[in-house]
Amino acid sequence: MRVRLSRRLGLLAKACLLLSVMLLAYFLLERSGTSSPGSEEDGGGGRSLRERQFSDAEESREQLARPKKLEDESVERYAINIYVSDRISLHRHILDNRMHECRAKKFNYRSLPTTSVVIAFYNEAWSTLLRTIHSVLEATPAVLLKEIILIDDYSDKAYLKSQLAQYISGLERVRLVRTKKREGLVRARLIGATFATGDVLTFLDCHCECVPGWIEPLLQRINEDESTIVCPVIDTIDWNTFEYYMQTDEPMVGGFDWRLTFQWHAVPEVDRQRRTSRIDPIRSPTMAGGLFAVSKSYFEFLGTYDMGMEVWGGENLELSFRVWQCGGSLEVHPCSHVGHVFPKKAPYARPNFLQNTVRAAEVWMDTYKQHFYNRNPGPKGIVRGHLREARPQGEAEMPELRVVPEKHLPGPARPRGPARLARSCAQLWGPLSAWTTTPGAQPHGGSPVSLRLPRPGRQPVFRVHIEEGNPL
Ligand SMILES: [Mn+2]
Repeated sequence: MRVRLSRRLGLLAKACLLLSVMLLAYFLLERSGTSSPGSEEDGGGGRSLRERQFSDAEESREQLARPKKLEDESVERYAINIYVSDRISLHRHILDNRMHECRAKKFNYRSLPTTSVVIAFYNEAWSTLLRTIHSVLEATPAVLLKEIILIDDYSDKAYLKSQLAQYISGLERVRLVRTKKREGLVRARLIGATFATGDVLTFLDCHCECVPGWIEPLLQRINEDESTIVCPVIDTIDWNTFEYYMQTDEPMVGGFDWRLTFQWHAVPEVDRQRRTSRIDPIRSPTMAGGLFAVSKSYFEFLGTYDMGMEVWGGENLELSFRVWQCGGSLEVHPCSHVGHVFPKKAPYARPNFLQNTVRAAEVWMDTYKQHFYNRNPGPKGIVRGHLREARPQGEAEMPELRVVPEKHLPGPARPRGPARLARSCAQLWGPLSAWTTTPGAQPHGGSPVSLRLPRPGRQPVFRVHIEEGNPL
Protein backbone atom coordinates (compact mmCIF):
# COMPACT_ATOMS: atom_id res chain seq x y z
CA MET A 1 0.00 0.00 0.00
CA ARG A 2 2.70 2.36 1.06
CA VAL A 3 4.73 1.39 -1.98
CA ARG A 4 1.78 2.05 -4.29
CA LEU A 5 1.18 5.45 -2.65
CA SER A 6 4.77 6.48 -3.03
CA ARG A 7 4.66 5.39 -6.68
CA ARG A 8 1.56 7.50 -7.19
CA LEU A 9 3.24 10.42 -5.47
CA GLY A 10 6.24 9.89 -7.68
CA LEU A 11 4.08 9.92 -10.79
CA LEU A 12 2.29 13.03 -9.54
CA ALA A 13 5.61 14.77 -8.90
CA LYS A 14 6.78 13.85 -12.40
CA ALA A 15 3.55 15.15 -13.89
CA CYS A 16 3.92 18.39 -11.90
CA LEU A 17 7.52 18.73 -13.06
CA LEU A 18 6.52 18.15 -16.68
CA LEU A 19 3.70 20.65 -16.37
CA SER A 20 5.95 23.29 -14.84
CA VAL A 21 8.59 22.73 -17.52
CA MET A 22 5.90 23.18 -20.17
CA LEU A 23 4.62 26.32 -18.46
CA LEU A 24 8.14 27.69 -18.23
CA ALA A 25 8.73 26.94 -21.88
CA TYR A 26 5.46 28.64 -22.74
CA PHE A 27 6.41 31.77 -20.80
CA LEU A 28 9.86 31.81 -22.33
CA LEU A 29 8.39 31.57 -25.80
CA GLU A 30 5.89 34.27 -24.95
CA ARG A 31 8.73 36.48 -23.67
CA SER A 32 10.93 35.99 -26.69
CA GLY A 33 8.05 36.70 -29.00
CA THR A 34 7.32 40.04 -27.37
CA SER A 35 10.73 41.20 -26.21
CA SER A 36 11.67 42.99 -29.40
CA PRO A 37 9.10 45.76 -29.24
CA GLY A 38 10.47 46.45 -25.77
CA SER A 39 13.88 47.02 -27.30
CA GLU A 40 12.97 50.64 -27.88
CA GLU A 41 12.67 50.93 -24.14
CA ASP A 42 16.03 49.34 -23.41
CA GLY A 43 17.70 52.66 -22.98
CA GLY A 44 14.73 54.33 -21.40
CA GLY A 45 14.81 52.63 -18.00
CA GLY A 46 12.30 53.56 -15.33
CA ARG A 47 9.77 50.79 -15.81
CA SER A 48 10.06 47.63 -13.76
CA LEU A 49 10.39 44.31 -15.52
CA ARG A 50 6.91 43.29 -14.43
CA GLU A 51 5.35 46.44 -15.84
CA ARG A 52 7.26 45.98 -19.02
CA GLN A 53 6.14 42.38 -19.42
CA PHE A 54 2.58 43.40 -18.78
CA SER A 55 2.55 46.22 -21.29
CA ASP A 56 4.46 44.14 -23.83
CA ALA A 57 1.87 41.40 -23.54
CA GLU A 58 -0.89 43.94 -24.02
CA GLU A 59 0.93 45.50 -26.91
CA SER A 60 1.51 42.08 -28.37
CA ARG A 61 -2.18 41.14 -28.25
CA GLU A 62 -3.01 44.39 -29.95
CA GLN A 63 -0.33 43.81 -32.54
CA LEU A 64 -1.41 40.26 -33.23
CA ALA A 65 -4.81 41.64 -33.96
CA ARG A 66 -3.53 44.14 -36.49
CA PRO A 67 0.07 43.40 -37.48
CA LYS A 68 -0.65 44.03 -41.14
CA LYS A 69 -1.81 47.55 -40.33
CA LEU A 70 1.29 48.20 -38.20
CA GLU A 71 3.55 46.83 -40.88
CA ASP A 72 1.92 49.03 -43.48
CA GLU A 73 2.26 52.04 -41.20
CA SER A 74 5.95 51.41 -40.63
CA VAL A 75 6.56 50.97 -44.36
CA GLU A 76 4.65 54.18 -45.03
CA ARG A 77 6.71 56.04 -42.43
CA TYR A 78 10.20 54.68 -43.05
CA ALA A 79 9.92 52.96 -46.45
CA ILE A 80 11.31 49.97 -44.54
CA ASN A 81 9.31 47.34 -42.65
CA ILE A 82 10.35 48.47 -39.18
CA TYR A 83 7.66 46.28 -37.64
CA VAL A 84 9.70 43.27 -38.78
CA SER A 85 13.06 44.91 -37.98
CA ASP A 86 11.91 45.52 -34.38
CA ARG A 87 11.36 41.79 -34.01
CA ILE A 88 14.86 40.80 -35.08
CA SER A 89 17.76 40.78 -32.63
CA LEU A 90 19.94 43.88 -32.57
CA HIS A 91 22.83 41.42 -32.29
CA ARG A 92 22.05 39.02 -35.09
CA HIS A 93 25.14 37.75 -36.84
CA ILE A 94 25.43 37.49 -40.58
CA LEU A 95 26.96 34.22 -41.75
CA ASP A 96 30.33 34.62 -43.39
CA ASN A 97 29.56 33.17 -46.80
CA ARG A 98 32.32 35.06 -48.57
CA MET A 99 34.61 33.29 -51.03
CA HIS A 100 36.83 30.81 -49.23
CA GLU A 101 39.94 32.77 -50.28
CA CYS A 102 38.56 35.75 -48.37
CA ARG A 103 37.84 33.69 -45.30
CA ALA A 104 41.27 32.08 -45.40
CA LYS A 105 43.15 35.36 -45.70
CA LYS A 106 45.24 36.27 -42.64
CA PHE A 107 46.06 39.82 -41.63
CA ASN A 108 48.79 41.29 -39.52
CA TYR A 109 46.52 43.34 -37.32
CA ARG A 110 49.29 45.39 -35.78
CA SER A 111 50.38 46.67 -39.18
CA LEU A 112 46.91 47.78 -40.24
CA PRO A 113 45.73 51.37 -39.75
CA THR A 114 42.91 52.02 -37.29
CA THR A 115 39.53 53.32 -38.35
CA SER A 116 36.77 55.59 -37.15
CA VAL A 117 33.37 54.54 -38.43
CA VAL A 118 31.24 57.58 -39.23
CA ILE A 119 27.47 57.11 -39.39
CA ALA A 120 25.16 60.05 -40.06
CA PHE A 121 21.43 59.65 -39.57
CA TYR A 122 18.24 61.62 -39.80
CA ASN A 123 15.09 60.28 -38.14
CA GLU A 124 16.29 56.71 -38.55
CA ALA A 125 14.24 53.95 -36.94
CA TRP A 126 15.57 52.71 -33.61
CA SER A 127 16.17 49.07 -34.47
CA THR A 128 17.90 49.65 -37.82
CA LEU A 129 20.20 52.31 -36.34
CA LEU A 130 21.07 50.26 -33.27
CA ARG A 131 21.59 47.10 -35.29
CA THR A 132 24.06 49.01 -37.46
CA ILE A 133 26.01 50.13 -34.40
CA HIS A 134 26.06 46.69 -32.76
CA SER A 135 27.01 45.11 -36.04
CA VAL A 136 30.05 47.37 -36.38
CA LEU A 137 31.04 46.75 -32.76
CA GLU A 138 30.67 43.00 -33.09
CA ALA A 139 32.11 42.44 -36.58
CA THR A 140 35.14 44.72 -36.24
CA PRO A 141 38.27 43.63 -34.34
CA ALA A 142 38.62 45.95 -31.34
CA VAL A 143 42.26 46.65 -32.18
CA LEU A 144 41.21 48.23 -35.50
CA LEU A 145 38.19 50.20 -34.34
CA LYS A 146 39.03 53.55 -32.76
CA GLU A 147 35.45 54.64 -32.40
CA ILE A 148 32.05 54.88 -33.97
CA ILE A 149 30.92 58.46 -34.49
CA LEU A 150 27.20 58.94 -34.84
CA ILE A 151 25.97 62.23 -36.21
CA ASP A 152 22.37 63.05 -35.56
CA ASP A 153 21.49 65.45 -38.36
CA TYR A 154 18.83 67.31 -36.39
CA SER A 155 16.32 64.47 -36.10
CA ASP A 156 13.03 65.29 -34.44
CA LYS A 157 11.96 61.80 -33.32
CA ALA A 158 11.65 61.69 -29.52
CA TYR A 159 13.40 58.31 -29.14
CA LEU A 160 16.54 59.71 -30.78
CA LYS A 161 16.97 62.29 -27.98
CA SER A 162 17.78 61.31 -24.39
CA GLN A 163 16.83 57.67 -24.88
CA LEU A 164 19.45 57.25 -27.59
CA ALA A 165 22.05 59.26 -25.64
CA GLN A 166 21.47 57.04 -22.63
CA TYR A 167 21.72 53.85 -24.68
CA ILE A 168 24.92 55.04 -26.36
CA SER A 169 26.47 55.99 -23.02
CA GLY A 170 26.44 52.29 -22.17
CA LEU A 171 28.48 51.38 -25.24
CA GLU A 172 32.22 51.65 -25.40
CA ARG A 173 33.82 53.65 -28.17
CA VAL A 174 30.56 55.07 -29.51
CA ARG A 175 30.20 58.85 -29.65
CA LEU A 176 27.08 60.80 -30.47
CA VAL A 177 27.36 64.21 -32.09
CA ARG A 178 24.34 66.33 -32.91
CA THR A 179 24.12 69.08 -35.48
CA LYS A 180 22.47 72.36 -34.47
CA LYS A 181 20.47 72.55 -37.66
CA ARG A 182 19.69 70.29 -40.57
CA GLU A 183 22.95 69.94 -42.49
CA GLY A 184 22.31 67.14 -44.96
CA LEU A 185 24.34 63.99 -45.42
CA VAL A 186 27.52 65.59 -46.72
CA ARG A 187 28.01 68.21 -44.05
CA ALA A 188 26.80 65.87 -41.30
CA ARG A 189 29.45 63.33 -42.32
CA LEU A 190 32.12 66.01 -42.43
CA ILE A 191 31.17 67.25 -38.98
CA GLY A 192 31.48 63.67 -37.75
CA ALA A 193 34.84 63.26 -39.46
CA THR A 194 36.26 66.19 -37.52
CA PHE A 195 35.87 64.12 -34.33
CA ALA A 196 37.58 61.06 -35.79
CA THR A 197 40.86 59.94 -34.25
CA GLY A 198 41.44 56.85 -36.42
CA ASP A 199 43.79 56.72 -39.41
CA VAL A 200 41.01 55.77 -41.79
CA LEU A 201 37.50 57.16 -42.07
CA THR A 202 34.91 54.50 -42.82
CA PHE A 203 31.56 55.96 -43.78
CA LEU A 204 28.52 53.77 -43.36
CA ASP A 205 24.84 54.30 -43.87
CA CYS A 206 22.59 54.07 -40.80
CA HIS A 207 20.80 50.84 -41.78
CA CYS A 208 23.65 48.45 -42.45
CA GLU A 209 25.01 45.18 -41.13
CA CYS A 210 28.63 44.16 -41.47
CA VAL A 211 29.79 40.68 -42.34
CA PRO A 212 32.69 39.44 -40.17
CA GLY A 213 35.97 40.25 -41.90
CA TRP A 214 34.49 43.33 -43.59
CA ILE A 215 36.98 45.92 -42.38
CA GLU A 216 40.34 44.13 -42.77
CA PRO A 217 40.47 44.15 -46.62
CA LEU A 218 39.54 47.85 -46.69
CA LEU A 219 42.25 48.81 -44.21
CA GLN A 220 44.80 46.52 -45.82
CA ARG A 221 44.23 48.12 -49.20
CA ILE A 222 44.56 51.66 -47.82
CA ASN A 223 47.69 50.53 -46.03
CA GLU A 224 49.13 49.44 -49.38
CA ASP A 225 48.07 52.57 -51.24
CA GLU A 226 46.93 55.55 -49.25
CA SER A 227 45.41 57.26 -52.26
CA THR A 228 42.78 54.57 -52.71
CA ILE A 229 39.18 54.94 -51.69
CA VAL A 230 37.83 51.44 -51.10
CA CYS A 231 34.22 50.35 -51.06
CA PRO A 232 32.81 47.11 -49.69
CA VAL A 233 30.52 44.94 -51.77
CA ILE A 234 27.04 46.13 -50.87
CA ASP A 235 24.77 43.20 -50.06
CA THR A 236 21.02 43.57 -49.97
CA ILE A 237 18.97 43.41 -46.81
CA ASP A 238 15.34 43.07 -47.87
CA TRP A 239 13.34 46.13 -46.77
CA ASN A 240 10.30 43.98 -46.08
CA THR A 241 11.63 40.72 -44.62
CA PHE A 242 15.12 41.72 -43.47
CA GLU A 243 16.56 38.65 -45.11
CA TYR A 244 20.23 39.09 -45.92
CA TYR A 245 21.25 38.36 -49.50
CA MET A 246 24.99 38.06 -49.89
CA GLN A 247 26.26 38.85 -53.34
CA THR A 248 28.66 36.03 -54.06
CA ASP A 249 29.03 36.59 -57.80
CA GLU A 250 31.64 38.94 -59.16
CA PRO A 251 30.90 42.39 -57.67
CA MET A 252 29.52 45.18 -59.82
CA VAL A 253 31.35 48.45 -60.26
CA GLY A 254 29.92 51.97 -60.36
CA GLY A 255 29.21 54.04 -63.46
CA PHE A 256 26.96 56.92 -64.40
CA ASP A 257 24.84 58.18 -67.23
CA TRP A 258 24.88 61.65 -68.80
CA ARG A 259 22.28 62.90 -66.35
CA LEU A 260 24.85 62.02 -63.70
CA THR A 261 22.74 59.30 -62.23
CA PHE A 262 24.73 56.57 -60.56
CA GLN A 263 24.52 53.13 -62.17
CA TRP A 264 25.93 49.67 -61.58
CA HIS A 265 27.95 47.92 -64.29
CA ALA A 266 29.60 44.56 -64.78
CA VAL A 267 33.40 44.63 -64.47
CA PRO A 268 34.86 45.63 -67.86
CA GLU A 269 36.87 42.93 -69.58
CA VAL A 270 40.06 45.01 -69.42
CA ASP A 271 39.83 45.14 -65.65
CA ARG A 272 38.87 41.51 -65.38
CA GLN A 273 42.08 40.63 -67.17
CA ARG A 274 44.18 42.88 -64.97
CA ARG A 275 43.28 40.89 -61.91
CA THR A 276 45.39 37.97 -60.86
CA SER A 277 42.93 36.43 -58.41
CA ARG A 278 39.28 36.53 -57.44
CA ILE A 279 40.12 38.46 -54.31
CA ASP A 280 42.01 41.32 -55.96
CA PRO A 281 40.30 44.68 -55.53
CA ILE A 282 38.40 45.91 -58.59
CA ARG A 283 38.77 49.45 -59.91
CA SER A 284 35.50 51.29 -60.07
CA PRO A 285 34.82 54.54 -61.95
CA THR A 286 32.30 55.74 -59.36
CA MET A 287 30.78 54.67 -56.08
CA ALA A 288 27.26 54.44 -54.76
CA GLY A 289 28.31 56.75 -51.97
CA GLY A 290 26.90 55.33 -48.77
CA LEU A 291 29.73 52.99 -47.80
CA PHE A 292 33.44 53.56 -48.25
CA ALA A 293 36.77 53.80 -46.46
CA VAL A 294 39.38 56.48 -47.08
CA SER A 295 42.57 57.49 -45.35
CA LYS A 296 41.77 60.51 -43.21
CA SER A 297 44.78 62.46 -44.43
CA TYR A 298 44.15 61.57 -48.06
CA PHE A 299 40.51 62.60 -47.73
CA GLU A 300 41.72 65.94 -46.42
CA PHE A 301 44.24 66.19 -49.24
CA LEU A 302 41.41 65.64 -51.70
CA GLY A 303 39.52 68.50 -50.11
CA THR A 304 36.93 66.13 -48.59
CA TYR A 305 33.43 66.53 -49.95
CA ASP A 306 32.08 69.57 -51.73
CA MET A 307 30.46 71.36 -48.79
CA GLY A 308 27.98 72.98 -51.12
CA MET A 309 26.24 69.66 -51.72
CA GLU A 310 22.79 69.80 -50.20
CA VAL A 311 20.96 66.91 -48.48
CA TRP A 312 22.15 64.00 -50.62
CA GLY A 313 22.56 62.85 -54.21
CA GLY A 314 25.37 63.73 -56.59
CA GLU A 315 28.04 63.93 -53.90
CA ASN A 316 29.09 60.36 -54.64
CA LEU A 317 29.87 61.13 -58.28
CA GLU A 318 31.59 64.37 -57.37
CA LEU A 319 33.92 62.54 -54.98
CA SER A 320 34.47 59.77 -57.53
CA PHE A 321 35.49 62.24 -60.26
CA ARG A 322 37.60 64.07 -57.73
CA VAL A 323 39.64 61.05 -56.62
CA TRP A 324 40.35 59.84 -60.16
CA GLN A 325 41.30 63.29 -61.39
CA CYS A 326 43.49 63.93 -58.37
CA GLY A 327 45.62 60.88 -59.02
CA GLY A 328 43.99 58.50 -56.58
CA SER A 329 41.78 55.56 -57.32
CA LEU A 330 38.49 54.04 -56.34
CA GLU A 331 38.00 50.33 -55.79
CA VAL A 332 35.53 47.72 -54.70
CA HIS A 333 37.01 44.98 -52.55
CA PRO A 334 35.36 41.61 -53.14
CA CYS A 335 36.29 40.38 -49.64
CA SER A 336 34.57 43.21 -47.79
CA HIS A 337 30.82 42.73 -47.47
CA VAL A 338 28.34 45.09 -45.84
CA GLY A 339 24.57 44.69 -46.06
CA HIS A 340 22.37 47.69 -46.67
CA VAL A 341 18.61 48.00 -46.41
CA PHE A 342 17.56 49.44 -49.73
CA PRO A 343 14.29 51.13 -48.84
CA LYS A 344 11.11 50.64 -50.82
CA LYS A 345 11.47 54.23 -52.00
CA ALA A 346 13.71 57.15 -51.02
CA PRO A 347 12.71 57.94 -47.43
CA TYR A 348 12.98 61.66 -47.98
CA ALA A 349 13.15 63.76 -51.10
CA ARG A 350 16.32 65.06 -52.66
CA PRO A 351 15.19 68.32 -54.20
CA ASN A 352 18.81 69.42 -54.57
CA PHE A 353 19.91 66.50 -56.69
CA LEU A 354 20.00 68.62 -59.84
CA GLN A 355 21.91 71.44 -58.17
CA ASN A 356 24.39 68.95 -56.74
CA THR A 357 24.99 67.23 -60.05
CA VAL A 358 25.44 70.60 -61.77
CA ARG A 359 28.16 71.37 -59.22
CA ALA A 360 29.85 68.04 -60.02
CA ALA A 361 29.57 68.68 -63.76
CA GLU A 362 30.84 72.24 -63.56
CA VAL A 363 33.84 71.38 -61.43
CA TRP A 364 34.99 68.10 -62.92
CA MET A 365 33.52 67.47 -66.34
CA ASP A 366 35.01 70.36 -68.25
CA THR A 367 33.67 70.30 -71.83
CA TYR A 368 31.93 66.98 -71.18
CA LYS A 369 29.47 68.89 -69.06
CA GLN A 370 27.72 69.77 -72.32
CA HIS A 371 26.45 66.17 -72.51
CA PHE A 372 25.01 66.62 -69.06
CA TYR A 373 23.28 69.88 -70.03
CA ASN A 374 21.97 68.26 -73.20
CA ARG A 375 20.28 65.71 -71.00
CA ASN A 376 19.05 68.35 -68.54
CA PRO A 377 18.10 71.29 -70.77
CA GLY A 378 15.67 72.89 -68.35
CA PRO A 379 17.65 73.68 -65.25
CA LYS A 380 20.74 75.18 -66.80
CA GLY A 381 19.97 78.83 -66.19
CA ILE A 382 18.32 78.28 -62.85
CA VAL A 383 21.04 76.15 -61.35
CA ARG A 384 23.90 78.19 -62.70
CA GLY A 385 22.20 81.19 -61.22
CA HIS A 386 22.25 79.38 -57.93
CA LEU A 387 25.96 78.73 -58.21
CA ARG A 388 26.72 82.35 -58.99
CA GLU A 389 24.68 83.38 -56.02
CA ALA A 390 26.73 81.03 -53.91
CA ARG A 391 29.93 82.65 -55.12
CA PRO A 392 29.36 86.40 -55.22
CA GLN A 393 33.06 87.04 -55.88
CA GLY A 394 32.33 85.85 -59.41
CA GLU A 395 34.91 83.10 -59.43
CA ALA A 396 32.70 81.55 -62.01
CA GLU A 397 32.30 77.84 -62.21
CA MET A 398 34.88 76.50 -59.81
CA PRO A 399 33.10 76.30 -56.49
CA GLU A 400 34.53 75.27 -53.15
CA LEU A 401 38.25 75.50 -53.56
CA ARG A 402 39.56 74.61 -50.18
CA VAL A 403 42.85 75.18 -48.50
CA VAL A 404 44.75 72.04 -47.63
CA PRO A 405 47.33 72.41 -44.86
CA GLU A 406 50.73 71.09 -45.80
CA LYS A 407 50.85 68.51 -43.05
CA HIS A 408 48.03 66.62 -44.68
CA LEU A 409 49.78 66.15 -47.97
CA PRO A 410 50.63 62.47 -48.00
CA GLY A 411 53.71 62.33 -50.20
CA PRO A 412 56.42 64.29 -52.00
CA ALA A 413 54.69 63.82 -55.36
CA ARG A 414 51.82 66.02 -54.18
CA PRO A 415 51.84 69.79 -54.46
CA ARG A 416 53.53 71.32 -51.44
CA GLY A 417 52.36 74.15 -49.33
CA PRO A 418 48.79 75.32 -49.00
CA ALA A 419 47.02 74.20 -52.15
CA ARG A 420 43.74 75.31 -53.54
CA LEU A 421 42.70 71.85 -54.15
CA ALA A 422 40.24 71.57 -56.98
CA ARG A 423 42.43 73.85 -59.05
CA SER A 424 45.70 72.18 -58.07
CA CYS A 425 44.21 68.81 -58.91
CA ALA A 426 43.12 70.03 -62.27
CA GLN A 427 46.57 71.48 -62.90
CA LEU A 428 48.35 68.39 -61.73
CA TRP A 429 46.37 65.82 -63.62
CA GLY A 430 44.90 67.76 -66.46
CA PRO A 431 41.30 68.74 -66.97
CA LEU A 432 38.75 66.22 -68.02
CA SER A 433 38.83 67.56 -71.57
CA ALA A 434 42.18 65.79 -71.86
CA TRP A 435 40.30 62.53 -71.59
CA THR A 436 39.83 60.99 -74.95
CA THR A 437 36.86 59.08 -76.14
CA THR A 438 37.31 55.76 -77.80
CA PRO A 439 37.25 56.31 -81.57
CA GLY A 440 33.80 55.91 -82.99
CA ALA A 441 31.97 56.15 -79.70
CA GLN A 442 29.18 58.67 -79.71
CA PRO A 443 28.17 60.27 -76.46
CA HIS A 444 24.57 60.34 -77.64
CA GLY A 445 24.60 57.19 -79.67
CA GLY A 446 23.43 54.87 -76.95
CA SER A 447 26.58 52.77 -77.01
CA PRO A 448 29.01 52.73 -74.10
CA VAL A 449 31.60 55.48 -74.20
CA SER A 450 35.08 54.83 -72.95
CA LEU A 451 37.02 57.69 -71.51
CA ARG A 452 40.72 57.46 -70.93
CA LEU A 453 42.13 59.29 -68.01
CA PRO A 454 45.64 60.58 -68.60
CA ARG A 455 48.00 60.17 -65.70
CA PRO A 456 51.49 61.61 -66.03
CA GLY A 457 54.13 58.96 -66.13
CA ARG A 458 51.64 56.15 -66.34
CA GLN A 459 49.80 54.37 -69.07
CA PRO A 460 46.40 55.94 -69.60
CA VAL A 461 44.63 52.64 -69.28
CA PHE A 462 41.72 53.24 -67.03
CA ARG A 463 38.47 53.17 -68.87
CA VAL A 464 35.42 54.87 -67.47
CA HIS A 465 32.45 53.19 -69.00
CA ILE A 466 29.60 55.51 -69.60
CA GLU A 467 26.29 54.28 -70.87
CA GLU A 468 23.31 56.21 -71.96
CA GLY A 469 20.55 56.66 -69.42
CA ASN A 470 16.91 56.64 -70.31
CA PRO A 471 15.98 59.51 -72.57
CA LEU A 472 14.42 62.43 -70.75
MN1 LIG B 1 20.57 53.92 -47.16
